[in-house]
Amino acid sequence: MLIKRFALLPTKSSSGFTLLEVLITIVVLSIAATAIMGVFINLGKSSADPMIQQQATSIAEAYMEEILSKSFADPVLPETGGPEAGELRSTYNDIQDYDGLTDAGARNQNNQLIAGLSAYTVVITVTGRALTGSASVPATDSMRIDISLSHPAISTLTVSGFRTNY
Ligand SMILES: [Ca+2]
Ligand SMILES: [Ca+2]
Repeated sequence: MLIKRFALLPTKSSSGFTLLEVLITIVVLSIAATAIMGVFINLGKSSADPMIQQQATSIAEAYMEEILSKSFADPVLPETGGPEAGELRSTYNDIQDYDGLTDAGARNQNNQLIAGLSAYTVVITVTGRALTGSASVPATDSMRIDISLSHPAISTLTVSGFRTNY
């Protein structure tokens, strides 16, 4: 009679989860959740970079637009290959004036710091570069403009342009 009663009891394998199994499951799930959260945190960090990259490109393009709007050589004084005597950033009037310009923080054409862009460093070089090909242009009549943008969150970005003495 006793043996028969034992036989009616459910076997251990079909009794659901033990406390130990539940604890192990919780530990495994929390480790997995921590790993997934880590991925999301890293995604959040790296998603800021494209924004800074785009901002750096826009700043470089704005500087390039300003430079390309100027004369090839000084329209008033003999060209010195850099800024002529008494010229300031706000009075630059030829592309060669910009050679060697370094701005700590992006600035506008009046040399005023632009709010929110102080972490960028802008370095500009303007150098004679001959163009070769079917219609070659000597280095004295062709300038290469390189604008390098750096920011602590991105690697240095350089935008280059050419201007000929037309
Ligand atoms: Ca000038
Ligand atoms: Ca000049």
